[in-house]
Amino acid sequence: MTIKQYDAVVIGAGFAGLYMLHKLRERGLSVRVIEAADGVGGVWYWSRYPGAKCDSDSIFYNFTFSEELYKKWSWKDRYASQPEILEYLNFVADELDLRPDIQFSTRVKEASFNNDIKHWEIYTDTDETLIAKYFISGVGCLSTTNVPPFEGSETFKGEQYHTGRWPHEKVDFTGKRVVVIGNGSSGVQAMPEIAKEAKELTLLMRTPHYVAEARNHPLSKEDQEKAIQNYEDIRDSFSTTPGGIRMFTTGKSATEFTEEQQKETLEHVWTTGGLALGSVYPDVGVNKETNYVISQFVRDKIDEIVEDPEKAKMLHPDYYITTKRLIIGTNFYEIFNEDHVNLLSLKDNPIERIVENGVALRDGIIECDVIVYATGYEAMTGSLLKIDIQGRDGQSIQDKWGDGRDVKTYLGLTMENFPNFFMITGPQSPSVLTNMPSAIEQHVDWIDRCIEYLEDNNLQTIEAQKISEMKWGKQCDDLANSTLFPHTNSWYTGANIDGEQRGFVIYVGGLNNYKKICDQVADNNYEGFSFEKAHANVVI
Ligand code: NA7
Repeated sequence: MTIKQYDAVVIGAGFAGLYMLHKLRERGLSVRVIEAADGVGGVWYWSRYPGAKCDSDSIFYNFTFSEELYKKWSWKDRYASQPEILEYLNFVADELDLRPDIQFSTRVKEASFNNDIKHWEIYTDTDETLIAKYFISGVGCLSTTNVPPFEGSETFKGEQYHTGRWPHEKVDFTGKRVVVIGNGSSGVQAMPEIAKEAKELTLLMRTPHYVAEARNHPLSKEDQEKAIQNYEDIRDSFSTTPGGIRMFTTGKSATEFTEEQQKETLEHVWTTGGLALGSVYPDVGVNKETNYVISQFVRDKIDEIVEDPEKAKMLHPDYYITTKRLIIGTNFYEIFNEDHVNLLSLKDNPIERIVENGVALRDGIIECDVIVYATGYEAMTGSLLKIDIQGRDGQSIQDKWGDGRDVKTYLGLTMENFPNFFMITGPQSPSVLTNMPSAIEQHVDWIDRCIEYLEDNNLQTIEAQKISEMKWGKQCDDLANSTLFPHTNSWYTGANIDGEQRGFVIYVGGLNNYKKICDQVADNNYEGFSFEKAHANVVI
């Protein structure tokens, strides 16, 4: 076993880990990033399924901390595809010369806080122990895949893929019968692409979802130049808007408009495309009447597009729109007009098991050559809970969060009993409701400023107080309970895994308000935290 010492160890080389490394290195600290893949990219390294794209407008889906870096990159399309985002992150890693400090093909297995030396000991699957004062998680909130434990999956004779762990080589669906399980963003993006090749495509759908039109298109030279000129504005949107991104809005409730006006506005949003159905009337998440207007508009659109009225009805979502992440798609509803595309609801006909020639539903077997699991992620907490991280007195995150069902954090960034441990895009932060790079920049900047404070004040540790966690948890709960979110089972509540609510683990007050709170905590000398003074040099 080799032992190495760094000022900071960061897990993950996606957006979060790359920026954290850059910031801390600029501060003069020695940093090691540990990454399981053999390249940078995080979730964009793994999610190579056909049609994989980001649902934020590409011009917002980049770092803005460096004007120089920002102005060197232009996106090709309105929505960046997975290969292009991966190219962007490789470009960032090269421009900032980050690779020398990233250890690829290595997993963090375990980590524990050593109270004697007040440092973290981090163990990898390459038999190394890394000792670090600061330990930072950039594991992402949608990175550990959810593979439902269907009985018999090992007996299937065909091919099986999960959208979040797609092979590097192209999967050829030509002439094959394909079953897709899941119709979240991944399934919705993949199916129209698979339908182009497959002999037969069947969606096994548990819950119908709202899918808005993406209206993707190449960005013109003019669009690209405008994005570069608008640097200040785009940077500003990161911290001044609830989602870290500028979106079309009337600024008013739907109830303030006539039916005709609503229809005109929603038609405009539908034709322009994108996530604006979720921003056009800002009270969509709290006002049932507004919510109904938008939800019904989408149901009517489904009826217009899907020719078979029975299929159209099956595709009608019935939860409050935006209480699950709104999906944007291209030709999703349209594929159900093609003869070789089938739709089966699992509601009254659930999956019983996988068999050697297909998927056995209660009412019979759907024979197929390929099964695509578009079944999402163990969202928010899954990746952290996979690692055995132990804070003071051997307390693990699993213990602290009661097997992951009772998340406790302060600001979604830190935890009591876990000194000098920081989470980027952790649970109880607003990250998954935002444009992810915006949330990541804010989190990393806050952590970097906090570390500067510790170093400047000769402090050895910072640790959230229990009372701060309790207050933060209550603040998150109170906010969530004032909205329509908790009415819906979703991965926001963890209910996508086994249908059981785990508690709402997102700060729903918006990135702009969250940033103000975090900044205020820092301005007030990190109120709500405890500190330990540095003693003599630590000898390992
Ligand atoms: P999502 O949005 O979690 O979607 C997963 C889909 O898989 C969804 O339709 C689920 O149905 C379905 N699912 C999950 N488990 C099962 C089981 N056991 N049986 C049948 N169907 C199941 O994941 P995505 O990868 O599409 O998107 C994740 C995020 O990544 C997305 O929001 C973007 O931000 C990017 P359910 O709705 O739970 O009934």
